Amino acid sequence: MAILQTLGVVSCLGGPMHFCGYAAEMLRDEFARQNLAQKRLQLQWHMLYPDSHGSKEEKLARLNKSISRFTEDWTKANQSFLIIGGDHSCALGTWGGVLNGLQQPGQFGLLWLDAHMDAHTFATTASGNIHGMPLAALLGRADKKLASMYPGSDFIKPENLILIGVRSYENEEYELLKQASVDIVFAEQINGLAQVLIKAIDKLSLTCGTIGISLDLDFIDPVDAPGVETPAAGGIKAEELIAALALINRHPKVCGLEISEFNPEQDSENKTLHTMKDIIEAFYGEPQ
Ligand SMILES: [Mn+2]
Repeated sequence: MAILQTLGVVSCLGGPMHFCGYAAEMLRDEFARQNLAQKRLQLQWHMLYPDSHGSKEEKLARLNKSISRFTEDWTKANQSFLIIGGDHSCALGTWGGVLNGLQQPGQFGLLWLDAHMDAHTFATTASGNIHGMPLAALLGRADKKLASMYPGSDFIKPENLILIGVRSYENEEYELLKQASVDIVFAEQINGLAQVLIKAIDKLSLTCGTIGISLDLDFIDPVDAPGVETPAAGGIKAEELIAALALINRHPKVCGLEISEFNPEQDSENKTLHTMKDIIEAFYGEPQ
């Protein structure tokens, strides 16, 4: 059984809640409870904890730098990976590191599965929450404060980014993405997720040698995944997402999957935790 490098980011510094940091630890325990016969993949866990000194921004800058060292190394070694947030600000480190590790960062594509646009800057945010800003930084459109938390030395080309599942956003972030001509597939436009996902990968594949997938669990409908930081009604059924990911199981162009925003406080009967596990097995597990 192949071993999958897995990084748990035990932090919720980028969001308003205080519990999403536990996702990685809970998921690790969940996988550990499986018996050998049930196992479809073997996770090699690494855990990152934020340190305790300095401002929130300074802590996030150091944490994202640490995340980026892992993904940079894995990218250089051509090794696929799984990142478990934490809040979605971990994307600054995850994809900044991948860009640092690529010889041709201009040929990196990213699929962003999220109910939100996550493209605020400190100049436009109402909440001040950094989990609502990673895409602005990844596109090279951050203000100075946000840029200080981004460890990448390259940025994603706007034509290499596709947002899928959006249904809740503010005008300022929509403006930023529109100005950059980023492709957005709104939740209401999705009629069969598998088709949308495969089409997006095919489109990116024309120009990109490496593709990442960043999943915010609030992409899924809150009925199926209530345990998230910022639920938004009208999402995709968990079952549909799992089936779509099974169709692109270990796609050769996909370098890594990031899953963020699990909030165990809001979960009911571990529904969201189990969904997270099913998602990982659908994409990275040995086919059943
Ligand atoms: Mn998000």
